[in-house]
Amino acid sequence: PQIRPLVAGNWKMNGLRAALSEVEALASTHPSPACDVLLCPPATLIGAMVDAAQGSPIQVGGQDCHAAQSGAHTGDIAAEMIADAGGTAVIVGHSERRADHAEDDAMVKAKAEAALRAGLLAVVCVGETEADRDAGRTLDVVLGQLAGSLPDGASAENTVIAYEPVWAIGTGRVPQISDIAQVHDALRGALTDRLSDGASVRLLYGGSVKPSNAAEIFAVENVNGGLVGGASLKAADFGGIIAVT
Ligand code: G2H
Repeated sequence: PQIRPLVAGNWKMNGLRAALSEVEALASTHPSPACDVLLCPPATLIGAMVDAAQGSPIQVGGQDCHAAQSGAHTGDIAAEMIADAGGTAVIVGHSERRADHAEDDAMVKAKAEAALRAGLLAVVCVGETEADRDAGRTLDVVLGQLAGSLPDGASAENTVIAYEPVWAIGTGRVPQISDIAQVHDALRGALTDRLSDGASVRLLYGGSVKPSNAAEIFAVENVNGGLVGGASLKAADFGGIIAVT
């Protein structure tokens, strides 16, 4: 199938209101990108970024959500709140959430289902650690995370999978192109087995994507865009990545 790529930016815990000028710059330099564009700022900026991106193709999303719709969960936000702020997507199961907040596959699945309940696109992250890779367990781990984290009701319309090898995140280290291809092929196989439209689910690669390596990575079969951290903070870098799709 013909799949429109998605380039998603994850600002992580970076960004004050002044950084919204980068969004305005991106909107004016890339008025009609050849891919879908999503930016996921800290929750404090979601509403303001929606305003800054008004009239542009840039979509805005959250970096995490709680599985519940409301309740006594101090500090958490619900998927419905992201939607209410104008967001259209949410990242769930990022390795930093899995590591820093002990999120397991069942919790990630519940969060992804909350995203679908709220009408958001769920960007579900999977990825192996360096120890997993060294032990030859990459595919076992990644396919296990996919099986455990994929929301019930997932489709190509409402769910995106991001493969992010933990050892490649923010380190400048990128796997061999052949390694990316192997994992993405395995993910595609699992998705086509499990979902009727699994062949059309977008599979993003994430981990030290930058303008200089994006073209080579995005050219890999079954790579349908990227999840970009550090290089999504500046319009020039993020625009450079968008431009190669
Ligand atoms: C991986 C990625 C974005 P970076 O976490 O989610 O970050 O591009 O900085 O490696």
